Amino acid sequence: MPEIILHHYETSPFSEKVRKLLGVKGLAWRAVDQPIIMPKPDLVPLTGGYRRIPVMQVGADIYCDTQVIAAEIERRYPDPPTVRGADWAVNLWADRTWFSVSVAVIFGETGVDKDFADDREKMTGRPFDVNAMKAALPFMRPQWRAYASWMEDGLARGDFLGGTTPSLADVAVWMNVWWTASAAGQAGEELMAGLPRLAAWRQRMDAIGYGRRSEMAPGDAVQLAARETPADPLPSDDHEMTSLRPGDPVVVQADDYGRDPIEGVLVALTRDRITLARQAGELGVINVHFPRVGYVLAKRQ
Ligand SMILES: N[C@@H](CCC(=O)N[C@@H](CS)C(=O)NCC(=O)O)C(=O)O
Repeated sequence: MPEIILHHYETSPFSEKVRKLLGVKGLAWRAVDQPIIMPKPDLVPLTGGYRRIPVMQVGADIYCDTQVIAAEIERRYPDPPTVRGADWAVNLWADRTWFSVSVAVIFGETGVDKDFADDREKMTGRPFDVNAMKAALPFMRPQWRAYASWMEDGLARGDFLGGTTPSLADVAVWMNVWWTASAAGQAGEELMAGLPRLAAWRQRMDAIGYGRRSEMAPGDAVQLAARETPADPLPSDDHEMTSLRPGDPVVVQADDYGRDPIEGVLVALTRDRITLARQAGELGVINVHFPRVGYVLAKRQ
């Protein structure tokens, strides 16, 4: 199997979700450190415009968004299985609903520097208003704690939310718990006070570790993509509901933030995944994969 390369940065909560999933799977992987703010000169040439973190690379295949990253890890390495029951729905709730409360709580507590705020304003098209986050803390902290108490309830009958072994739901929830505890410190711990099952689960999740990680220089990852050719695309859905078909020139955009458009030719459209082929100049052909949930796909005129 070709190497898994994770473009990430240490403090990134979405990266932590994937790092922990790689730990659950017990995999070897390469870590490429990317900047926290734009520009990202060793990332955007691979993705064709997508700037969010993390991005997974396997040869000349690039996976944008933790949803499709988790799906691809599960597809390539099905043992131990981590996707159960309504895990995909829990994953989306943890990514969007709980995460937005974590953002408000963490940055309301800690503040941010001006370069970070300016970058995130450009990315979202909205003010990054730390004063508003501070003012909202009395409302947001109880929201966060209520989510944590759902997890306390969910752990009543098993060591993990997924049962006796960890699942995607566990790593999706871990993202918020880990980030809040590591970024907000004592203020984060207060949100989880008096939740003993959650505390024990945190220790279990921590003990899983992160698989076998080794570093890779960003330039080496780009050169690797240039040397490789993309894997055969997955079969498209026979019941595709749109008029889009492989071979169509298309553009993909996130529907929430970081909406930079990515252009290419559609090579696969499954029920839950979009794959584009991009002519990436000196890098040759790169296939870029996105989830369908949370992304807008349209034909280019
Ligand atoms: N839906 C995306 C969200 C990713 C995301 O928001 N990542 C944050 C970092 S944890 C980000 O990209 N922030 C802007 C940046 O790092 O440039 C996913 O699941 O991967």
